[in-house]
Amino acid sequence: MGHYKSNLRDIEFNLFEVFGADKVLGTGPYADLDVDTAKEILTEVERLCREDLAESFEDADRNPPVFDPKTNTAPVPASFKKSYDAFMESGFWSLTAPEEIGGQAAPSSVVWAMAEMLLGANPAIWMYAAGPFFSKVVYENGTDRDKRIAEIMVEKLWGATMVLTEPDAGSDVGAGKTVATPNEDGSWNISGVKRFITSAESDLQENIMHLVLARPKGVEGVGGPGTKGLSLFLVPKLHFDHESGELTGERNGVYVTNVEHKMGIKVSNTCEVTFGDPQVGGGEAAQGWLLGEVHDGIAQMFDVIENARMMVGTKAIATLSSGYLNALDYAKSRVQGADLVAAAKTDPRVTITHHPDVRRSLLVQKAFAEGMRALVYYTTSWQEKVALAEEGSEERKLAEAVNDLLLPIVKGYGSERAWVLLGTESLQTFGGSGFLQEYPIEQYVRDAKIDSIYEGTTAIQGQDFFFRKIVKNQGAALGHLAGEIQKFLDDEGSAELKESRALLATALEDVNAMVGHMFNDLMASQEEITNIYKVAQNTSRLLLAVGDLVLGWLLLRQAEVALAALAGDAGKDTDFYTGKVAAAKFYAAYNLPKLTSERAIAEAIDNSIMDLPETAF
Ligand code: ST9
Ligand code: FAD
Repeated sequence: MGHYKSNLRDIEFNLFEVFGADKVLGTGPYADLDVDTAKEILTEVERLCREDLAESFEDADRNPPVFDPKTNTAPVPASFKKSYDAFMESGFWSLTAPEEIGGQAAPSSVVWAMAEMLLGANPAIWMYAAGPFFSKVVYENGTDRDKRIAEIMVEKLWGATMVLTEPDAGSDVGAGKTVATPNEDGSWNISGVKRFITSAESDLQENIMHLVLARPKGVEGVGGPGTKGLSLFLVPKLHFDHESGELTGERNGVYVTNVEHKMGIKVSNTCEVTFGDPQVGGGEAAQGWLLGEVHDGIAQMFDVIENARMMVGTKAIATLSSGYLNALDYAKSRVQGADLVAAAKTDPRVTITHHPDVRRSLLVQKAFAEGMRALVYYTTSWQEKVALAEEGSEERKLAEAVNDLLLPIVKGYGSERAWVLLGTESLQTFGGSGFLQEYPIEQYVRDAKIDSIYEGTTAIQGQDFFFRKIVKNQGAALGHLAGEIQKFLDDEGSAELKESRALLATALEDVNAMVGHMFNDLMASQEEITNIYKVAQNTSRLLLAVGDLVLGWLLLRQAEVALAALAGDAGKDTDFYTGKVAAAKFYAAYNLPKLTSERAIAEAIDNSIMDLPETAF
């Protein structure tokens, strides 16, 4: 048995019983993809992930790529290559590429359902296989030349990277020093050193297209300070004919000069990349082409980043789900101790699922894993509204704003909750065995930690959430979300969930009060600027609180659907629906009341930590 335990039943529940993907499939741009076909695809993806892709997960961790400084290469282990090839040969990558250049139009929910399973089974495969998705960003932002390049990227299944970070420019991307100088033929020469670049080297593809942020030099009106002075360049590893796509045989001057030794996700090469250094490789110039021939790099790069943030959150959530299901299997078979109500010390030993604290832990894992999965598919339901609404319409603007609001929750909240719960609950369920490499959980914990760091740390997600997605949006998207939750509460609903609904109502009040308090501090900063420090002490707290609230709401929505199904003949799904109701009620009772203390903490924030001298820490 492989390590990956999927939950296709729950994915289909989200898609077809809760968020209405069936209403989108087989219509409009998705006319060629009906419900039955989508289900067949997901069934095959599930098998592929569980068998072929999961197969190399452990070996690739224990035998990670080794960087060779003489050749600037870092080949992946054969086992991983086999899994990667199995995915590429399946052709399912086409769901991520534009239809015009060899992709297949698919609703966001189906794409992310596929992604969830890949990211749970072997996340580095999804990252190395992201070239077709990158081609979409190139295609949508590009000139005719770039559109042809995008097409070539798909035809040849090249790899691709997003290249932002530098030694002195991590969270602060605008501090980047890599420069671009124009050539007479319209191309640019890039020079500088980037670090931590995922998938920048491997032996999986014929070529790699780097999407590089660099600051133009020597051109009037562009290349100013900060993120707005950055432009986005297409920088291939190997030169190619821009019409035919054939490699010219010439090396471009972009070389991987180190591969990091990491805590987890070791098969995913994290590279230092040196551009245009005469001392490196053959000393060639690193030639690049300005995407779309416009200097709008950071906005173009955010087309990648938004999807990558969705990916990182989904990766964490998928890992927690598999961690939970592994823990559940173990708990059902591990015999230890007698039942607490046993009359005598010699009474029969029981499986650990009989112990109240193990049951608590399993339900915590189930509720968060399934609640966060619901968050992913609630978000994709908004992405589908974006895709289907008319450009420029009010409907489209709202859908974009709600999707924007949800992304830091999927990424920031999803990664924080998943990584902590994998350690405190999933691994803990195994006792000492969880600490061993014999079981997958210790690797899950190591692999999932990165999710709260890359694509913008949790602190950055919290700031993005409050300042950009709430304040800059004038609360429109948050107001809409709160309105949806209120509407759910206003509906009568089933009697069985009455108490849980009351807990949700209090949680909504608590979160609204936190937002109100932060707005007051923000207003006060206009009089006394240091009040902004108080706001910033609460941004991550608010992000997590809204995540907790939304999860409570989505789980209860699911519970209503499950109760309706149980009222009929649920047949073989009876346990599934019963579990749904139990998880929602448990989550409401276990987690939502904590928001009242979070509110109290948020309202009591002062600036004492900012007044503390650095030497007193
Ligand atoms: C990384 C990669 O960590 C790790 C994993 C790699 C995996 C590779 C594979 C990826 C595959 C992906 C997906 C698969 C998909 C599937 C298929 C689907 C079909 N939203 O606030 P300002 C823009 S990579 C949108 O003033 P500062 C906007 O243009 C490294 N746009 O910021 C704005 O202008 P305006 C990741 C946004 O103070 C402009 O930026 N590194 C957003 O100048 C300036 O905004 C990071 O993430 C947004 N949320 O800069 C860096 N925010 O306002 C983290 C900004 O006029 N740091 N823009 O619209 C930050 O995010 C900082 O906040 C900062 C600050 C750099 C933006
Ligand atoms: P720093 O920015 O130095 O942050 C250090 C700490 O300070 C963090 O806790 C952070 O939250 C906090 N902090 C920093 N600034 C602020 C602030 N303004 N307010 C509050 N807190 C703040 N980058 C790419 O471009 N492409 C990739 O493909 C890529 N892949 C990666 C893969 C891995 C395995 C890793 C480890 C990193 C990768 N990165 C990539 C880089 C990644 O995006 C950065 O590591 C991340 O954005 C954080 O930057 P930093 O490491 O410089 O940390």
